[in-house]
Amino acid sequence: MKTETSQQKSLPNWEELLQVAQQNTTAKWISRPGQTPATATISSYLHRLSPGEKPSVLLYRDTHGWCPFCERVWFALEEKQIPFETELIDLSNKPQWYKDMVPTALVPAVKIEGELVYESKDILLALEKKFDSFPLLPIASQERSVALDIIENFDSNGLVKSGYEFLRGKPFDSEKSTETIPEQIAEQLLNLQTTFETKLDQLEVALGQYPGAYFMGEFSLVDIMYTPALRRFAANLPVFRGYSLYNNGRFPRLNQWLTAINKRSAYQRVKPSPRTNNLIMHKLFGVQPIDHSKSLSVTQPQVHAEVESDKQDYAMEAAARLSSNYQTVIADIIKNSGIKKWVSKETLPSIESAIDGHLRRLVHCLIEGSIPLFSDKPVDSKTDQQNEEKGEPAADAAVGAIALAFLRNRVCVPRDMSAGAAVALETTIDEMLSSIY
Ligand SMILES: N[C@@H](CCC(=O)N[C@@H](CS)C(=O)NCC(=O)O)C(=O)O
Repeated sequence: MKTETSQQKSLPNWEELLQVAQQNTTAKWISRPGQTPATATISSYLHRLSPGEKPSVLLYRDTHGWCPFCERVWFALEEKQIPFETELIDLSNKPQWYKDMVPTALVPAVKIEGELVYESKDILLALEKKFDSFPLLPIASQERSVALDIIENFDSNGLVKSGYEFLRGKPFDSEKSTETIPEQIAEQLLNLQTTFETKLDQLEVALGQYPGAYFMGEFSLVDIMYTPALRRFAANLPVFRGYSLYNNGRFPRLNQWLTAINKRSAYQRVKPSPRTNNLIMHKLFGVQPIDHSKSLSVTQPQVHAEVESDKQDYAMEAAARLSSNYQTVIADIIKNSGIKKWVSKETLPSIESAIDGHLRRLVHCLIEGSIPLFSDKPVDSKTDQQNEEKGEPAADAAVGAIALAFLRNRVCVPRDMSAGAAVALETTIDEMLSSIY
C-alpha cells in the first residue's frame, strides 16, 4: 500500500494532469503499453484525414529516433504536411518480416500507397514525385538540376566522412594502424581537422550560390539531406573535439543555415537535442569527451529562444508525455537511478510514493507555468534535531531529488518528447531541485 503525505494528496491525480496537459498541446503521440519506448511521436497531420481514411504513407523508422537517415524522411513528411503512419523497427532485433521485405534491411523505408521505397534519398525523391504539396525541389529547370546533382552526389562529396573521421580522431580505413605516439596522434588529428575544414569551406561556397540562408535560396530537399549530419557535427564536435561550428567566423553561412534550420516549424518535433546526439556518440559509439568534466548538454545557441506562445505548448507536451507514461518512468527511476540499493519490500511503497509525488508536482508546475515553493517546511541543514523532526519530508525530498535529477538526464529527444518540451522539462526540474533544500 502506498503512503501519501498530505502535500501529495493535494496534488491533482495523474488522469486529471493528463487531461489538462493533453488539451493544451498540439503535440501528437501514441501510447505503446508494455513496449519500448512506451510512447512514440506520430505525424502532425493525421487529424486531416477523413474518419476511416488510411494515410497513404507508412514510415518504418528506428524505435529510438536516433537514425539520421530516418530523420530526413520524417522531416520531409512534416514539411510537406503529409499524414503518415509510423512503424517502429527495433534495430537491435530486427523482425524477420522487415528483413524479408527491405532488400538492404536498413531503415528508413516507406510504403507509398502500398509501394515499398527504401534508401532515404530515394524516399525523398519518391515523396516529391507523388505529393505536390509544399514542393521541396526548385521549379526552374536549371536550379532543379543543380539541386538534384547535389542530392545525387551527397554520399560521394566526402563531407560527412571527413566530419566523422575528425570526430572519432582516426580515419575509417586505419583501424589497425592507429597512431599511438602522442605527437603522431596530434598530427593525425590536425590533418583530419584540416580535411574537414576544407570540406566545410566548399560548403560555404555552395551556400553562397543563391541568396538567402538555404542552399537553393528557398528551403529544399538539399537542406534536408544535410540537416542530420551537420547538426550532429555542431552538437558533437565541441564535446568530443573541443571544436565549435557555432559562432565559428570561418563559416558564417553555415551558421546562418544552422539557425534557419533550427527554427523551421516542421522540424520542431523531429529534431534531436544536442544532448541526445552527444549521449549516442558517447554511449553507443564509445567516443570519449575531450574533457570529462564537460556536460553533454553544451552548445546550440538559442535552444531556449523558442517563441513565447510555443513555450506553453512545449511545457504542456512535456507534462502530457510524462503523465501518459508515468508508471514506466517510475519503474525506470527505481531500476536504473541507483536508488534500488535502498529499496526493500518495506521501503518500496514509500519510495514509489515519494517519486510519484515529485513527478506529479513536476507535471503540475509544467502546467501551471510556475514553481510553487516545494514545501512549506523546506528541508534544511541547520540542525540534526530540526531535520529529525521533519523526518518524513526530508526522506521524501531526498528520493525526489534523485528521481528528478535522473529524469532530467534520461530524456531522449525526439523519442520521449520534442526538443522544446525537453527544454521546458529541464528548466522546471532545475527550478524544483533548487527549491528542495
Ligand atoms: N543509405 C541508407 C542508410 C540507412 C542506414 O544506415 N540505416 C541504419 C540506421 S542509422 C540502419 O538501418 N542500421 C541497421 C543495421 O545496420 O542493421 C539510407 O540513406 O537510407
